[in-house]
Amino acid sequence: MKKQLLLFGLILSLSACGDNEKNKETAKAEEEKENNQETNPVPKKQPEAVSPEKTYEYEVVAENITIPWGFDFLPDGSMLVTAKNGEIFHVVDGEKKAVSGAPDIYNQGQGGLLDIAIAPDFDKNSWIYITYASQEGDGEGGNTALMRAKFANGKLTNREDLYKAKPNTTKGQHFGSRIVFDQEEHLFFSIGDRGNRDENPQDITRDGGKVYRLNLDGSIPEDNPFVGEENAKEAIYSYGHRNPQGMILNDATGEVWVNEHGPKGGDEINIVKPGKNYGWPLVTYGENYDGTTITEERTGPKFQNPVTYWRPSIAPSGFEKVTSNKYPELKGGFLVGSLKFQYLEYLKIEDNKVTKREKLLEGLGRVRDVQQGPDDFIYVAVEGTGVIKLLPLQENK
Ligand SMILES: [Ca+2]
Repeated sequence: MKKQLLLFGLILSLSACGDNEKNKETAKAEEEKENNQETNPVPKKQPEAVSPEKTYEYEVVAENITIPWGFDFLPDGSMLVTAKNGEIFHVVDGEKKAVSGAPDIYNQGQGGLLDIAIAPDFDKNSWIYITYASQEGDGEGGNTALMRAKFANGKLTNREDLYKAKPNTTKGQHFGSRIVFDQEEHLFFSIGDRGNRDENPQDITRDGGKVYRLNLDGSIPEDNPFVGEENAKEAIYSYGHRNPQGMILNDATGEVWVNEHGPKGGDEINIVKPGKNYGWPLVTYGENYDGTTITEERTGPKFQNPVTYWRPSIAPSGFEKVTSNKYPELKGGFLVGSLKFQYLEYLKIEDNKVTKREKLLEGLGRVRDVQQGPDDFIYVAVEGTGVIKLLPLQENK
């Protein structure tokens, strides 16, 4: 009898122990789920884009550039502008001068001369950075490359190739690309999936569908997330992207943010974090352009969710965060160019949620790039025009 009671008690306590373990596990899973909601929330549907209360006006500061792809400002306030067809212009007080020494480009489909960025310490070293579609290396076609060169007196000299994505392909899609610097002497740049979504974006041993991080001399930072992983492209910082063509350093958080072309109804803004997977093409809010399904999955535990997605797609290009006091109604918000709808989109984003969207300069043309200049004016690269300056509202009453 005594023995039986003892055994009974033992079974009871054992099963209680089992329940405890189970409860702990459930609690842990719940906690992880909640944490995930906090750090990686599923995006809410965007508000509709509306016309602003007052109409903005602009003036053209660099004329006659068919496809101005990227631009940046030198310390003296003058501007370097890339054109997709391979030309580079130095724009000084509205006067446009051709720059010599541009790289040979693969001008095919969406490829050509792409972004340009002036080194943060240009005053000391004259370095500028350029991304472009390059035919270098084995195989037909091209892929995205990053180079730096010194700029002085209308010339690029001391050219150094810092990165060339492989393999070359004759596909004309998704070269990326934007360049930004962080405040710790790194450079980030993006390459799209090169029209090979099934092989490139999810594979860290392959280029394409990635955001990359390098030191300013092109070497790989030792703390890059995939350093030491077998066969990994160690310059990769994040993966699972489709075609990022807008990138900024968010001054408020120190994070790199990208906007990227998704499939139909699936353009995204993402916060770039080391080693994270942004899901393409395993999860997406969009579908194929012919209306067929890519996947029913929108999100999953292995993937970073976007801050927001555009439905319909606007075909985003260029990205800026407004810090200027010249446009108090825009300050703190984000600007994104729309190639498809030919306006400049303003987004108010609070706690990583989009709370307002406006269509600035409707009918402007295909917007490629947007930057706030050192003079605190907003500049916009527009296909068929060149570069324009957005005039503050108080100046065009
Ligand atoms: Ca995604």
